[in-house]
Amino acid sequence: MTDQAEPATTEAPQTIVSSWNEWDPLKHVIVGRADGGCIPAPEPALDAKVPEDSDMRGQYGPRPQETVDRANALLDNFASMLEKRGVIVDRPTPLDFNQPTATPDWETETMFGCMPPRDVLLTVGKEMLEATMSYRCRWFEYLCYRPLLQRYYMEDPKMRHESAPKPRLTNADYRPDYLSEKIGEQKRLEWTADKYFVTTEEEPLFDAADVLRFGKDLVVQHGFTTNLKGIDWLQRHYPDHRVHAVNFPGDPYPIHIDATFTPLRPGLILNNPQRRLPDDQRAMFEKNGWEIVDAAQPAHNAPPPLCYSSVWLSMNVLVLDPKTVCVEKTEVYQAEQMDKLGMNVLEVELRDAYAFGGGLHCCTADVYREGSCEDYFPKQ
Ligand code: DAV
Repeated sequence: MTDQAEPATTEAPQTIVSSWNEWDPLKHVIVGRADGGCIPAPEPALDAKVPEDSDMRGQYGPRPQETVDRANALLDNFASMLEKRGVIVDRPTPLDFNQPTATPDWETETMFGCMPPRDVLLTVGKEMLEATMSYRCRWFEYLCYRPLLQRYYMEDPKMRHESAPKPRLTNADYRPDYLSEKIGEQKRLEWTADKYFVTTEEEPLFDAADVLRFGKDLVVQHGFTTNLKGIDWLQRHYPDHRVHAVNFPGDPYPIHIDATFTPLRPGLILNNPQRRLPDDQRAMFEKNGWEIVDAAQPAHNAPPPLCYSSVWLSMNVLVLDPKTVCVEKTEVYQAEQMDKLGMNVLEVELRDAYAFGGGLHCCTADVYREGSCEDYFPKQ
């Protein structure tokens, strides 16, 4: 008995890193954790993003333990649901986020957490890239993913592990106009429509969640967390891709593209009806026969307590393959629309985890999807 070979099924699966888009069949993913999640201390970029009427203004530090436990229970359930469908799931290694961090340029009282790997990690083909990030409280967040990335690097001899240049994040990165307590929604809408965002062009800045992958084309939101230099950096970094800057007037707090523009399969994208893609930026999609459809209304009037994100996390779905999509369980209108669009909907309970960094797309990062790099927009 003892010299019998182990059955092949108990062997750890060999990691392969590869993902070119947001919809090909998902086989390996990272799902975040809520452990130790903090409301970050005040800092320039964050103050511009926390909604003016938010219950988070004026407080920071660890989030209540019962909310951490609840969020972790939901994230664990989501992870095991994916595993039951044959998806390999890995989890990050949290830091003690409730400690001060510093560089020679700044100090901050707390970090953020590791619930949304999508914000930090950008997988394009065989490369996983750590984004620069644009908040001081998130500068060190990549460390939570290093154990996984180092393992992938060892297990897949063709995987490329890259890190974008760490930014200085001095005050020169942020427009002082945005630091005022009361700007008002009207002024914010004017500024964001004029592409006058909180981040300056001091140095390249981007969060990975501002990038959508469409094979040979990368669509990147210019907003609070990604500046034009960041988009230019991405174009130089991916010389074989076409990188497109987009912006979405109508969003007073434009961070991350994944509650605004949601590709479901080749030819079909949902767009937030309050943040429509401007006409001049639609040409590439229209010329190539892609349909941009208004997303259904969110089921909620307000985000859950202590949450940065808007009610439009309704659109923050995870596509498992071109016919299957995970939608948050309470987002009944979004689920109904998906069904009408011919998608099979898997309901996933996650709302009580939103405050830790977002929805189903935010709390995941691709390691492997089937498929290869296709050109979906041959007419440019
Ligand atoms: O609408 O608040 C949330 C995106 C989180 N990754 C919003 C954007």
